[in-house]
Amino acid sequence: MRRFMDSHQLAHAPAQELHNGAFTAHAETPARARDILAAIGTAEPATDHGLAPIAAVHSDAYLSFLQTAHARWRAAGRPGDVGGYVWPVTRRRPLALDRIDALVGQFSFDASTPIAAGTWDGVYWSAQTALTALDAVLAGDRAAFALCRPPGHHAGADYLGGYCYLNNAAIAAEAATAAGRRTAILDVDYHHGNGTQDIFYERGDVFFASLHADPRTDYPFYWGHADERGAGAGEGATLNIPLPHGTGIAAYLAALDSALAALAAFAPDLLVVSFGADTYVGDPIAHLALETADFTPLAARIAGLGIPTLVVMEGGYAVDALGLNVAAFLAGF
Ligand code: OKP
Ligand code: ZN
Repeated sequence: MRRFMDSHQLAHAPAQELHNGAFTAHAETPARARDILAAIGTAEPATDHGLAPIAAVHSDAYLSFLQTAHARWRAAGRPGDVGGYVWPVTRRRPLALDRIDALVGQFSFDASTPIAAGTWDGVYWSAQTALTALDAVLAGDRAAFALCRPPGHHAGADYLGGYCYLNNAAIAAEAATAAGRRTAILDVDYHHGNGTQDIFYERGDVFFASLHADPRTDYPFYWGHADERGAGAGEGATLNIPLPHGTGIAAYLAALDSALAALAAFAPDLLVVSFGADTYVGDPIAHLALETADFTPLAARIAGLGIPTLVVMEGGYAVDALGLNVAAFLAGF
């Protein structure tokens, strides 16, 4: 399987996040990508597809915010990374505000996703990595791996959050759709992929299925409940399967089988997998119980669908085990 990663992605290195009431070292580090790379050997660099496929998913106002936020922060005399402290409850009326604090509240939904000096460069190339790996699948490869970092599945059309800025999986899925493929997304990160769900929620042309920790107990809380099934033209094209803490491989595979059955019924000819290794038993911020060896049969079930597949990296924070977990997953293909 061809593997892709671009060294520009390492430019994104936020310092701290607000975690359980205190600022702690940020969990989503460049070391994650290095650990994965060490385990999988080599990766090809991304080719530049430009802003158009990114702008097909994200709003222009959000993209210009993301590109200018760090400079605005510095211009306001601020040290460190951009971080919000005020958020509009649901949506206030649209206002053409200029102060950086108002903008960061408008375009984000949490305080774990700082914008550092290298963020735009890192997230731009993370998206390009997904698009480059998609090219391999569009050209006929059975599967390809995009070592995206930072992850993307919490980012919506016009907001960042959950360590995510540009939604790599959604950008790839949209590009695949534009290339004429009937596309489904399967999200097997520990956390619900709220951004991906939100982007496609009212569309019937892209199917989204997710297995994740129950949002009654886990981040991102406000999305991913079992009764969220899509709306309008997208009614029935979203499937959420929340799982309890402690879920091991047997119960996980049973849930996966029902998601795969729903995916197969949609009859996609291209699959995007949002893969998070934070379902691992040793993950420091998560509570499922998969072992390293479990990732191989998990991936083999997905591969058993026989659909050309783009694997996009999402979370996984047990840095020393992360590379092994990713390698075990890719071995399933
Ligand atoms: C990103 B991905 C819990 C804080 C949770 C955000 C987690 C983002 C995970 N106290 N912070 O889905 O792996
Ligand atoms: Zn996650």
